[in-house]
Formats: sequence, C-alpha cells, structure tokens
Amino acid sequence: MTRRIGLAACQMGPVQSGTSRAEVVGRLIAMLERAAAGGAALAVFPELAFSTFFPRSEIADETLLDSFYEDGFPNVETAPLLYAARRLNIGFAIGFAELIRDGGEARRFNSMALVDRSGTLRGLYRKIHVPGSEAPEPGVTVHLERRYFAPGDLGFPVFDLDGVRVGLALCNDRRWPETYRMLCLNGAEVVLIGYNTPLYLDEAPALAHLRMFHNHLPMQAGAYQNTLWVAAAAKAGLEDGQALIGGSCIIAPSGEMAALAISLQDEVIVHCADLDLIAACRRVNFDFARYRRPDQYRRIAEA
Ligand code: CDV
Repeated sequence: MTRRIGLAACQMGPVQSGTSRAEVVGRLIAMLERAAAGGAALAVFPELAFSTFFPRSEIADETLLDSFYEDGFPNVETAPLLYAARRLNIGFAIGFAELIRDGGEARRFNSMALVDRSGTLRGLYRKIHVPGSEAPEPGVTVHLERRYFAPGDLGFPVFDLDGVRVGLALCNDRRWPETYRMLCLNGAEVVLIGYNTPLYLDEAPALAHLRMFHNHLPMQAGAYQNTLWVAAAAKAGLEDGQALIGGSCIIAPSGEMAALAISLQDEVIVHCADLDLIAACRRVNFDFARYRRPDQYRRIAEA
C-alpha cells in the first residue's frame, strides 16, 4: 500500500507591529482548519510567525524586545493553537522567537516547534544559519538576527510523527546544502521550512529579479538531491514597510513543484505527498549506501 501524508504550507500575510498574539493565533487557527479540511495531517507555518519580523529594526528598549519572544512554548497565548491541532487531528510546525531565562542569563534563539496530531509538543529546532549582522551596516538592508539570536545548538533533529520522519529548518537554512544533507542523513523524509525573506536587498540590486528564483532553487535542489518532500511557508506582503516574498510551496523528491501559493496573503496550499516516491527517486540516482563515497570526500587530491 502506498504511504501518503497530506502536507499543508500555511503562508501568512503580513503581521504589522502591535498586532496582538490573540489576533495572530486566531489567523493561524483559521488556516489550520483550512489545512485539515483539505486533507492535511501536517502543516507548516512561517518563521517568527507570532509577530512582525522584528530583526528588520534596531530595538533598544529591552521590554519591547522581550515582547517579541515566547517565554516558553506553548504558553497561555499560544496554547489555543495546540488545542486546535488536537481538535482537528493535525500536526504542525511553527517558527517563534524563543527566550530562555537561565538564572540571570537570557538565551535567545530563532526556533521552530513541532506539534503532533494530539496537540503535544514533540520537539524543537533552533536555526543554525543565522544571517545578518549585530548592528546596521552602511548600504546593507538592516537585518539584525545576529544581534537577537544565538546560533542553534540542537543540530538537525528528525522526529517520528506517526511513522513519518520529519525534519525542520528556518529561512536562511534553506539556502545551505548542509541543511538537507544532514536532515537526509539523519533519516528525514519530510522537511518543513518557515521563512521571512525581503523582496529587495539594498546590497544586491543586481540580484533583485532573482529573489523568487533563489527562493525555490535551493529548496528544489535540496529536495531532489536528498530525495525529500519539502513544505515551505512564507510570511508575505508589505509588513511594517518592508515587502516580503511569498512563494510558499510543496516540493516533491523529484524536485518538482507539487503546490505553489499564488498570493501574498494568508493562504493554505495542500498536497497529498506520496512517500514511496522517495524510494523511487533514491533508486534512480541517489542510492546512498551503494554510490556515496564519504571516505573520498575529504581527501585532498595530489597534484
Ligand atoms: N530570515 C532570514 O533568514 N532571511 C534571509 C536573508 C534575507 C537574510 C534569507 O535567506 O531569506
């Protein structure tokens, strides 16, 4: 019998500064309902889904900064999303700003939580490839993730969800081949990705027309070269004055686009993913056990 899983990518339109968590969670639950009604068993939401993409601003006020983080997940404000998952019998992954208070010390990560169909938190991923800078740089679009987040310290974990092996990644991670290869080597069959990507970067006007191409290219290549299903959800549209690309998608292990968002708003796309396609693609080109040569990859060729 064919192994299948219904995947949903829940793209979000903008979340402007000052929007309450209750309003955002309401939007997320409405999308989870649409995903479940469309047959999905597993959904993905964007990176930093509960707020505006705050690393685009320099925030000096510590109290204001803390307001963007979740002091524990789930908490009182975000728990209704997990209750909805249980009611709808659908799992999900969601990006959030994680604040951990260890005694007097605060640790901050750009994180993603994975919740199963019973509404139980199954694990966390913390973004490894943290882009941007610690302070604004002349001529460069302000992107202060390296000020607000430490690099992830949990590796690339893979979780078993009802017999399907699921890995997580966040935004800039999707541009790095290591992300997919490590998740593949760790046994992932499905990779869920959340992202916030500006449409325009001051430092690279010559590449402006390639933003969507460079969004999809590494995800399609990562899916193909590692025989994975990829579901990726964007935060899209004009958010606090910055245009974010959409292009949320579900990609097959063949590298083909199986579903693609067509708006810059809250939008749910669903695809019934054939997990047996992984083995078919592996047989054709990527039988790792048979053809991969890790013993040779670090050898320096003699002149
Ligand atoms: N949130 C991100 O990780 N954004 C990065 C860039 C724009 C800094 C990205 O790769 O989309």
